[in-house]
Amino acid sequence: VETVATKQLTDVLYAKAEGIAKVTINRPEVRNAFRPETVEQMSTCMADARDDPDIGVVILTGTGTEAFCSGGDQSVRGPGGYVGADTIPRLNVLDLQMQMRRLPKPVIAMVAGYAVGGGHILHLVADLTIAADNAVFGQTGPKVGSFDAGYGSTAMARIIGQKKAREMWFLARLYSAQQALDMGLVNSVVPLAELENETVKWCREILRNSPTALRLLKSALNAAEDGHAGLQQLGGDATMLFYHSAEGNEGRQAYMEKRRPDFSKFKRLP
Ligand code: 2NE
Repeated sequence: VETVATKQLTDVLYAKAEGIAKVTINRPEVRNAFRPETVEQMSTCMADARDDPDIGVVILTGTGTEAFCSGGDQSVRGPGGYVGADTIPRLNVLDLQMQMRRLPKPVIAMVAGYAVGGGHILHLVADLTIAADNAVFGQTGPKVGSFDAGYGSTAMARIIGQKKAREMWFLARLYSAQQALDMGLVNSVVPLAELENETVKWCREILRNSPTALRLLKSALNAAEDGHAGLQQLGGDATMLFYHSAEGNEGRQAYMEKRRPDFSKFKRLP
């Protein structure tokens, strides 16, 4: 079912089937570089995938085989950020990174071709990455006068280690799919022709597992790295589970019935 917002996409394709949502950056003429509108539309799709109870996993990818995403569109970069039709300079991809991080379902980056600059960070922030054998990874920021000192630096260092992260940023080199696999930057490398099938296979395996277990695992893995924001996410999940319980419901019920709650029947587990 399309929502009003997902019907109005210009820079992004959005499809849903068999419990999988697929968000595709659709600007192949610029190697799938993103402008503020692209990011806004990706965010609309991520929100839809989050809210749809039939969706259990999200694939993020780019149109074509040349590029997953080449980062921020340099032709619309101005002082203060990337400028869209509303003329406000933005770095709204940082909000998208947070949204992907907090989305309570696994996000898989399906990478063919270049994943560079801000596009590289999108695959980094995804929970898993399946790469085609033609994939190329790297941070180009220091060459074009840019950098991401948030997840793009700190999460990267957690994934590939401090020395490799500093190498990736300071030298701004490009790395092959095999090199990326060797440094733990991606989960799997497959022939380009098998990329989609392999990614869907991973999705189906994920979809067979307990959605709540996956949600809590993602929260816990984030919490160990994301400080208060990570704990808030894990804490929110605990509250959601508690609201399902008879003990949690007794408190609400008693308030509504203007009586004292009776928690005596709920045992204290060790
Ligand atoms: C991606 C790469 C390596 C591909 O090279 P190649 O040789 O396959 O393609 P080509 O000819 O460079 O690109 C094809 C067309 O796409 C445009 C190019 O300008 C070219 O246009 P025409 O000449 O045909 O008119 N294009 C590609 N990437 C673009 C981009 N990012 N913005 C605007 N136009 C782009 C090669 O194209 C490349 O190195 N691209 C630039 C990568 C880059 O530096 N990205 C920005 C990093 S900074 C960032 O993303 C960022 C951040 O650091 C912090 C916060 C937010 C964002």
